[in-house]
This record gives sequence, C-alpha cells and structure tokens, in this order.
Amino acid sequence: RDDVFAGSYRNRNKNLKIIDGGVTSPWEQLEVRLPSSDWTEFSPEKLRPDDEQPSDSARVVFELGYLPSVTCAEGLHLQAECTHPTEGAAHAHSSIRGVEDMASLEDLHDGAIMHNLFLRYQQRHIYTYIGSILAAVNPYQSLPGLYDRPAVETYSRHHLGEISPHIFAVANECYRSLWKRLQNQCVLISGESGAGKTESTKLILKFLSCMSQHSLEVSSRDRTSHVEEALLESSPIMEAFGNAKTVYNNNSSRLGSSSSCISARRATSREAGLLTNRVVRQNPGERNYHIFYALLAGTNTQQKEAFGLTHPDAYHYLRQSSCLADKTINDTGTFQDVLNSMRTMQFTEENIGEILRLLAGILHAGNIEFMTAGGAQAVDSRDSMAMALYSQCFQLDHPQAQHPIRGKEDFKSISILDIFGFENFEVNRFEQFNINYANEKLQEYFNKHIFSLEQLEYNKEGLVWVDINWMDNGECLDLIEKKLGLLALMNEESHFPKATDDTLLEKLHSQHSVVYDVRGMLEKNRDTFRDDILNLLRESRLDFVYDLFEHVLSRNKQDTLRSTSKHRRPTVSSQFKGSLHSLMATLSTSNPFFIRCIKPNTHKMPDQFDQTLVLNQLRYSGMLETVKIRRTGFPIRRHFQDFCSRYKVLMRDVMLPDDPKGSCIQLLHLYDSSSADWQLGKTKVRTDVFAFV
Ligand code: AD9
Ligand code: MG
Repeated sequence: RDDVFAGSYRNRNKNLKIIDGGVTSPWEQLEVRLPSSDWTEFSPEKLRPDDEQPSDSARVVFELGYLPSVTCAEGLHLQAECTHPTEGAAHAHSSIRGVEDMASLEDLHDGAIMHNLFLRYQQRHIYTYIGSILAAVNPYQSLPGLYDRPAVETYSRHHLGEISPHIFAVANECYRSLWKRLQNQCVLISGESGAGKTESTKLILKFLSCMSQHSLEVSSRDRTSHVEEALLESSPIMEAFGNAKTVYNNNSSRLGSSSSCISARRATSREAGLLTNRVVRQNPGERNYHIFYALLAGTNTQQKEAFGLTHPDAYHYLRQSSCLADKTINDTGTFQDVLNSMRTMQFTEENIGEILRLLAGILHAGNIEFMTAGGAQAVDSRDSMAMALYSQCFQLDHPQAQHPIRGKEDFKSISILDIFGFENFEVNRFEQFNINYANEKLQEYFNKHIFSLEQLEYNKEGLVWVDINWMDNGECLDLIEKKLGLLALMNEESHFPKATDDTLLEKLHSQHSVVYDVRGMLEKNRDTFRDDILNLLRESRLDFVYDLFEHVLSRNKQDTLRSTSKHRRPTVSSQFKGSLHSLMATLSTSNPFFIRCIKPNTHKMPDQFDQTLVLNQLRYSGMLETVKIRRTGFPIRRHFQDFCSRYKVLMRDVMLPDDPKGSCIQLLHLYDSSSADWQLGKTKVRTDVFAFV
C-alpha cells in the first residue's frame, strides 16, 4: 500500500525528510492519521499529537523545526493514513502550505516556484529561501510582529535556515560572517520598481543597528562613533530628497544608494547618485521629489511669507504632471521627519533655514518664463541651474556621502545596495535607460556569483557539475557598453554641438535596434554642470550658495584638464557608467548575500497575487535556474585546514588523522553520517549548514 511507510526521519535544513522507507520526498509539514490502536504502539515522545484528536484515530503532525532528529522504533511500520481527502496516500503539506526553502521543491519548473510563493503569500509568509538566497514578496501592508524587537532577538540567535525564512536571518548571517571571516560583506537587493528593495534595506539597517548597539553595551562602552545611528537617522532626509511618486511606486528611489555600516571600526558611509532630471520635469501621474511637497505642506505661515511660498499648483516644476498629492503620502509628516532628522544630525537652525530657502528658490526659478529669440535655450539653462542647485543641496544633506568614513587597513564593512529597480513604462527615456543599465549590471554580478563562479569552483574542485541553462545577460551589456555600443554612440553624438535627437536616432538605428524614446536624450546626457552656470552661482550674494559650488568648479576644471586632448567633459551617462563600474569593483571584493524582491501586483494592494506578473519576474531574474543550482550546490566552502582548525574542538576526545582532509571527513561524519549536507572537493569542504559558515 502506498500509504504504509516505515523509516527514520531527519530534519535537514528544516525540511522533514524521510530518508528511508517508502517515501523520499522532503516535507515541510506532514500530517498523518493513525488508527488509535496503533497510536499507543507508536508512542514517540518526540512527536506531538494534535490537541483535537478525533476519537477513532490520532493525528500526528510532524512539525517544522520540531523534529531535530526522530528515529522510529526499529521495525515499526506506521499504518499511516493521510488527512488529505480521498487519496489515501501520505500527503505532504508542502503542496498546501508551501515549502520554506525552494531548493527542496519536488517539482522544478517556473510554475511550481510561483505556486510555492503564492501558497506562502496567502498565509502571509512573505519570505522564502532558495538555499541562502532570500525571495521576498511585497506584502503591501504591515505585518504585526514581523519586525519587532523580539523578532530581532530571535533571529540574532539562529543561523540562517534554522527557523523560518526572514530578512533578519540574512542580516544576521551577514553580520556573523563579517566577524568570523573578517571580510567585507555585501547585501544585494534586486527587484523591479516597487518590489520592496528600499523597505528591505531599512529593515537590514534596523537589525544591524540593534546588533551593534547590543555589542557596544556588552563590549566597551565606547559611544564615540554612533555613525550607524546617524545613518538610520539620515533615512528620512535621504528619502525625502531622493524618492518620488512614480507610476510604479509611491515612494520610488531615484538614486542608487549603498549604505556601508557596522565595520570593524564601527564606521558608516553612504554613497549616492541621484537622477536630478525629475526636479524639472516629470511624467504624467508622477511627482517631483517628496521634499518639495513636504516644504509646502509643512512650513508655517510665517515661513511661507518669508520664502514667498503658496500652493503646489502655483509652481511649474510641480504642476506639469497634474499630480500634486497622493493619499498614501503624508507630506506634512515627511516635513516633520526631515526636520527632526536634521536636528538629530546636528544641522544648525540657520543651516536648515538655508536649505529650505534654497528649495523655495528652485521652485521660483521654475516659474521664470523667457520672451527672447533664443527662449528655448534659456529654459534649458534655467533647468540646468535648478538641477545643479538641487543636486548640491542633496550632497550637503548627506555629509557622509562626501566624506565616507574610512578606517585603517582593518576597515571591514557590510554594504547594502539598494538601487532603482527595472522600469518599463509606455514610453521609456534617458532616465529609464540608465536605471535599466544599472539593473543589468547588478544581474551580471548575480549571474557571476551564482552561476559562473560556481561552475568554475566545481571544475577546480573536481566535482561533477550539473549543466544548468542560465540566461547570460552578457550580450545585453555588450550592446550598452562595448565599442560602438549604445553608450559610445550616445556620447559621441553628445559631443557634436550640431547633433540633434534625430541624428542620434539615425546613428543608433544604423547599428542597433532598441526601444527607448530618444527625445531629449542628448540634452539630458550633456546636462553636466556647465561652467557658465557655475560661475553665475558663485557670484551669489548668499554665502551658502557660493559655498555649495566652490568645490564643484575646481572639480570641473580638473575633469576638463584630464581630458584636454579632447576638450570634453564626461557626459552624464559616462559618469554613470564610471560610478557603476567602481561600485562593481568594490562589490567584487565582498562576500555577497542576495535578496530578490518580488512585486505581487501592480495596484500596490495587499492580498493580491497576480500569478502572471510574478511568473514574469521569476523568469527574467533566472529564479528557476537559481533554485536548480542551489539544490545541487553547497554555498559554504572552507579549505580543509581552515575547517579543521576551526572545528576540531568538537572532537577533543577523538584521535584525528594527521591529514586535514581525513580529519574533515571524520568530523563531518560525526555530524552527518549520510553526507547529505556536505561534500568534499580537492581542497575544500562544501556544506549548506550555516553553523559551518
Ligand atoms: V524603486 O525601485 O525604489 O521604485 P523599491 O525600493 O523596490 O522600488 P519600496 O521598498 O519603496 O520599493 O516598496 C514600495 C512600497 O511597498 C513601500 O512604500 C511599502 O508601502 C510597501 N512595502 C515594501 N516592502 C514592505 C514590507 N516588507 N512590509 C510592508 C512593504 N510593506
Ligand atoms: Mg527604492
């Protein structure tokens, strides 16, 4: 009979796995009914019978995390009947409740992965592992207790995989790895616009901040550098100045930010690149940066009079998109949060006043109209000035961005990368081109770590590699970055004074076929700080404005000097490329953790799971292939010698062989004799048990 099985049960990575006996699939939860006569015979103390036992039978629930290791009495045959209707076969609850680690899914195809996420989402389990990679489905609602202090404490005491999947588990693993390995760590958070990257970043920062406060309390009472707190404190400012309402996300990041924190010397820095175009133009239904509306909503009558401010619809820079407010956005609250943060970060009242005045000035500048023959150009100059002012003001608000705090050689950090997610509007322009380019770079890094390097490692270690057909985005990046690629053509054209969007289009089409709207592309690409505008601003009677631009002018001069042969200043896109490449270089020296955010619907609504939308995201991000590789792979590797010296303490009473490999084998057998959780290569132990991280 199908429904009769016997054997022992082992808890592997939280998934109850029947390793011998008739059924071999991994379960998240298995529910069986036993005739009550057998129940007494079975009597496994470690198993917990359900409270509501029907009189004629007993129900046994094998619960996740409840069975550290249960072995049935030898020879005992469970007369197990499944609670699942009619089938009569033992039925895995995995198909009803989903599994916590997709590497243990039985059916492997895109649909099964999507379905698993769907099942879990219905139960408000938004996190699911793929090995050590975390998939996070945006709940679009606050889930009680999920991120409170007890949750932080619980996850700080468990390795990744020991308890249910959570973003804190990733943060904790990252934190532990930093101290254990003394190597830089990074968390790469990807997903399309509105998928939850920024929220995830904030949660990781929250966790790390709690951990570092704790370690400060227990170790030294060194409170000299509370820079992590400064980083958290700066979040509201960062968001108000760097985020805006778009069609996809009411709080969309228009900057790429990387927060580095919790280092060996507890230093913190934050680097950011901002898309300033939004200051002067926005698409219909979208807004300018939150801070402008916050300014108008939050200032009192006296301040409004002083700055000459009225309502949002009085300003060209705010009203052109016909979207001034959103019911989910509290502009007055934002203003208060920003002021509070600025005060906590020790901005003087005078400084705050100057920043507000500058923001008001930008709004007024946008209302200047021109009636001259060259009026088109004059508008461009006005907009350039507004963008320059905003971008400098943004830099000022984030002093850490200018002065990343670097320690001595022993500086080790955790970087959290949260960039603007993929965007695909009806019409996609220069901004989308840059955003999507950045996302392709991130995907390249992901592919490299998950697939290419893994394959290389397998080959080097002489292990059998299961061929996995992953999607390489190399060609897409070549299209953008290579000689005669989109960037090169765009930059070349930007340097021709007579070039127009039409000539650019012609040039691009002669080489490639792409679907971006080129209108305004050249202008936006040339939009670097212009010397004439800088000189004008340096003449400002306001010291504050003069100071803002002082160092920009000298930097501009250096840039021009550096490229004297061509007399060219780098374009916006080439600067963007430069910063992406240096970011990637930094990341390549770090040990990465990956979080893949998934957007469940386009309406920003809770409890709505659009299966097609999710499937599409799983496909383009290569999730299926990731699950496949994580199923076979063992993400943690250590050299034999290193492994031995670290863990031989566990075998104090055992005579170990002389060679490190032999010792490793003995040690590992003691831990797991079936060798399901580990593998030996030529030089390294590979395992998926995070205790051996
Ligand atoms: V973009 O690329 O910057 O446009 P993100 O950053 O991926 O985008 P964001 O984190 O801003 O998206 O999330 C969008 C919205 O989803 C948030 O404003 C929240 O309302 C909602 N969200 C995201 N994650 C969570 C969560 N863990 N819990 C509750 C969430 N709500
Ligand atoms: Mg964001």
